[in-house]
Amino acid sequence: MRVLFLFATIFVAAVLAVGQETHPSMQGMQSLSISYETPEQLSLLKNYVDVPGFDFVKSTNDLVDVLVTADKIEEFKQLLEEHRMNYTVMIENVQQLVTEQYIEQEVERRLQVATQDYASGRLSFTYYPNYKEVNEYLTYLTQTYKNIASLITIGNSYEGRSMKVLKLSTGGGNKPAIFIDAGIHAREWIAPAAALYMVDLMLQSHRDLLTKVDWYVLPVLNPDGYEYTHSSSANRLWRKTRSNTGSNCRGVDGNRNYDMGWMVAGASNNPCSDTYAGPKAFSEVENQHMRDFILARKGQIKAYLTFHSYGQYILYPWGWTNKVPDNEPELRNLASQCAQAIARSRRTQYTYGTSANALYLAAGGSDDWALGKADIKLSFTYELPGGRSGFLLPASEIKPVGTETFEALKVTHQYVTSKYASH
Ligand code: 0X9
Ligand code: ZN
Repeated sequence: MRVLFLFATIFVAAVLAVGQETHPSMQGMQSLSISYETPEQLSLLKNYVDVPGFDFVKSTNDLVDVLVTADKIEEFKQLLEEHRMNYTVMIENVQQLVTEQYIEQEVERRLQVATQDYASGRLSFTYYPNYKEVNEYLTYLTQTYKNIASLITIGNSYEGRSMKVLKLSTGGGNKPAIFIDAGIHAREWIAPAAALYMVDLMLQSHRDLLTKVDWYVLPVLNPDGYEYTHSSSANRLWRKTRSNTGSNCRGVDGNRNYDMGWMVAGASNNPCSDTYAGPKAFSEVENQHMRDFILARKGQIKAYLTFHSYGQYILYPWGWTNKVPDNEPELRNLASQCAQAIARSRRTQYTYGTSANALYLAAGGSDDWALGKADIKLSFTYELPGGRSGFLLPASEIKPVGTETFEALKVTHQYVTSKYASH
């Protein structure tokens, strides 16, 4: 009996130890938005990057957002005060908000499950769909818009989930195409949802966007990570893939894993870091499938858009260096037009610039690869809004965010049409 108890204790301790390493408890975890002014203040904050208990989810030239576990929060706040750094508590208790949202989400889902629409695979966009619901919706689109929508399975994820690209085309060859992906970062739920809502808008009421341009949409580039965040509230803040690279810690940051300046800056070689670049460039099978799909259509794809959250940025290459690409004026001009279009829609303010200059240096990103290696001249990362709660943006924002971002899509479509389509 005593031996059994001992085994049980060891087992529980082992589970807790592993659990702690990959999932810091969200109970009492707070989200702080901290402003800094001096280089000293910045370097003080930098000391905490990749320290257990601290998750720097956003950093800009004068602000950082960080999630801090309950056991570290008071001491950390004291330190900020000692160094005269202003901060705002954005989320008082992350666990509580996550739990509330899971319940809300489930209530919304159950309201839909009984309906005909749900049975057909249609999405209401009133909750964040899980991987299965995304796929059902894609199938629904191919059945409803038979002559326009089709699916291309590009391969399986590490855990064996199929990765589907939705193709929207009214037929006829030699059309320029726009490629969109979302969900490379698992916890950024607004990205796949908004991308799909924009597809919905296109098919329901903006068919004109389909006459001169083909569209490819990969709504969930990291299906394993995405499903993991949906599977339990404890996993809600997972960012990476779920591959096992031989360490205690799982997953690779898909957006550090492309072979454009791989590992030169803003990426980690520590498998436990949230910005782990992987054992080598393109170690992640999901990224390989995406790469192969795009390279097979090299020349046709004229614009690459990747959706992330959060922070309201339209970013373009480079992220791996502070240098700017040759066509920077073109990228800046298009980003500016897109930002203005979004602002006209709902007054949401976007900042635009190269990733390295407007946000931070980070190598191995998909946008840099799209321009540098796939030669897609128009390559952009959208950091969608996070409201007050960042990744935990309420699902009621899916339609408003999708609607305003659709304005940027229209501008991009217009630009691609006038530059590349035959008239
Ligand atoms: O760090 C990232 O991968 C992106 N921000 S996020 O908060 N969604 O993680 C920005 C990527 C910008 N592009 C490059 N650095 N290449
Ligand atoms: Zn992201």
